[in-house]
Amino acid sequence: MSNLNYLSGLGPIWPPGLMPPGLSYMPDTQRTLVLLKPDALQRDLLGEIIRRFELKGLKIVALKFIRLSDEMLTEHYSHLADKPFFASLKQFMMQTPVVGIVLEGIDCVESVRKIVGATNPRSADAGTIRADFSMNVPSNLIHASDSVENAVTEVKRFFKEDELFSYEKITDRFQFGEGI
Ligand code: IDP
Ligand code: MG
Repeated sequence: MSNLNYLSGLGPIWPPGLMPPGLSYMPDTQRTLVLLKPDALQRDLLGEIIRRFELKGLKIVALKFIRLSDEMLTEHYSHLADKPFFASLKQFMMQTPVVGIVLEGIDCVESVRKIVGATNPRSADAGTIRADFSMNVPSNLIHASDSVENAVTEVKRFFKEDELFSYEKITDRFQFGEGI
């Protein structure tokens, strides 16, 4: 099933005939990129973090290990290229594979950033992933796209089109539809 309409922001991912009965997608369904950083893997927090997104009602449409390269990180963190910690940040992100995840949901870019919390875990709101489980940058456990535009770019940066899955869940009507 093609996601092209969705990814270009032109409309929902479900061709009209294939949408589950009674379900009409909200117009602001989005996708966002999450990377679970090497500290999340080392500290056995992968499952806990994924669980939080599942319980929120975000749909996992892609998930894989990624071995990041210096080139990928130079592109991904290009907005930090002039920072003194740029090289060490890239080294940190290459310590282990990261878990790449694409999440889907209504207004999901902003929702995921709220669940993740502020960059500095000591300033992050209690209840967020970074506040609850971490203390420092760069070891703040997780990356999440910070805008709808960047989410589209970042999903494409780390996932091929055939690695993104559209599938129905019985709960779609609660999380994507207008009601029961
Ligand atoms: P974000 O991850 O909350 O979007 P960005 O400003 O995009 O924050 O920074 C990307 C990542 O760079 C942060 O998540 C953190 O791991 C790392 N980082 C940001 N600021 C610092 C710093 O001052 N020292 C070391 N690492 C930093
Ligand atoms: Mg960022």
